[in-house]
Amino acid sequence: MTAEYCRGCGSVLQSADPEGPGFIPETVRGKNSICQRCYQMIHYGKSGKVRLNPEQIEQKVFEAIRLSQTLVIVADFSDLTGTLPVWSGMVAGRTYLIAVNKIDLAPKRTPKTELLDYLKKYVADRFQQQPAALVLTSGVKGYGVTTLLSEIKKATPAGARIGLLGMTNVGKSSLIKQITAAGNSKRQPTVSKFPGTTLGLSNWDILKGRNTLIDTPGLAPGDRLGDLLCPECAGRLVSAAGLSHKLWGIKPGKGIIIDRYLGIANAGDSEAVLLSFVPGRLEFHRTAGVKISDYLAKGPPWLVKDCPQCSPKLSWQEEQIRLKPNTDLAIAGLGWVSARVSETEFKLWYPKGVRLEIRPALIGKRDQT
Ligand SMILES: Nc1nc2c(ncn2[C@@H]2O[C@H](COP(=O)(O)OP(=O)(O)OP(=O)(O)O)[C@@H](O)[C@H]2O)c(=O)[nH]1
Ligand SMILES: [Mg+2]
Ligand SMILES: [Zn+2]
Ligand SMILES: [Zn+2]
Repeated sequence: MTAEYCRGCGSVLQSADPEGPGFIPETVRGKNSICQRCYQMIHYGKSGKVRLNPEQIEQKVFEAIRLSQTLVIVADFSDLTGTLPVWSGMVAGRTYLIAVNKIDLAPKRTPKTELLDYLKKYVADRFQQQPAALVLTSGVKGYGVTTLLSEIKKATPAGARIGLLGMTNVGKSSLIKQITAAGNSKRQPTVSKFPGTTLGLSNWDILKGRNTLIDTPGLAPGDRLGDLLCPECAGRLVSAAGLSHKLWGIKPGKGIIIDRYLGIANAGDSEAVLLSFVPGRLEFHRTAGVKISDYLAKGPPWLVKDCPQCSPKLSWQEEQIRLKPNTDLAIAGLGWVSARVSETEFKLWYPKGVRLEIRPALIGKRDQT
């Protein structure tokens, strides 16, 4: 007998271990083809305790790569730094496409053509071999899905499989949901704001059965803020409430704390002007620059709704940053701050291990030189 798979998360269904992936009570077997964890995620918004370890995830991702003729790398528009450059080594010698997902989070006034040009250059600078296509998509709004499918068709012979790869939470399963909804399929993958939702490989017919798309578990390489947090806290970083953009004037010696994750203090001798782009749910606090490191380390009650699981695990790194006008400092998994008017010097406190990147400003006027 061949194994039955959960249509939501791709795990092999089993009734022996309630703590393991794919558990389904014997009594509902046959009636239901989703596991208990998927059921609870879909109907009660629970995060589910079952998690794969990084080796198990890697094994499945490599298996998907081996089975596939074409790869689609899904990146998160709101976290390019944390979700895109890491793939450059893994696509060498392969036919691949890039879907920059969550494009609905870009400000409405920013032309999509401008974003596409920016992203093509971003990829050209970081990937040795260029993608067959780069497509802007939205897994919630359906934007770009038709284009993605036609680009996949161009790049892939009939009958071949396509692996959909990406970091956790970039929206791989949401894209499959959009694609299969267009084909009126009743089967749908499980989607949640918690990282680590998809646990196994699952096959989805696309282009009227011409090809098979493989959903995969997301990688969590450990250099994004969300990778260092528990699933509930990481879920707060998903931009369900949009991406907030705020303009900050920060006087010398003054600073801001973004939620409980980032401190910025003006280290120059004139007012710093910064624009912040972070998930809409996060809070901001203005404070004196000298108090920031203490606040982040000790967490006064107004700052921290303490999480016993992940707050004690964060340690803080301090860095002096000089940001030219029209450049961004991106903090993987969190968002970015952008300098606009003049060169800005500030002190930054961020959780140790999180990847930082300085890049030309993604949104708005840029240095043309
Ligand atoms: N704003 C916005 N949110 C999205 C988009 N696509 C997915 N999301 C949200 O991002 C979260 C993660 O989506 P999933 O589809 O589960 O992501 P995944 O890549 O399959 O994640 P794993 O299975 O954990 O690897 C959910 O809260 C989605 O609603 C999008 O295009 N725009
Ligand atoms: Mg998924
Ligand atoms: Zn499941
Ligand atoms: Zn937590």
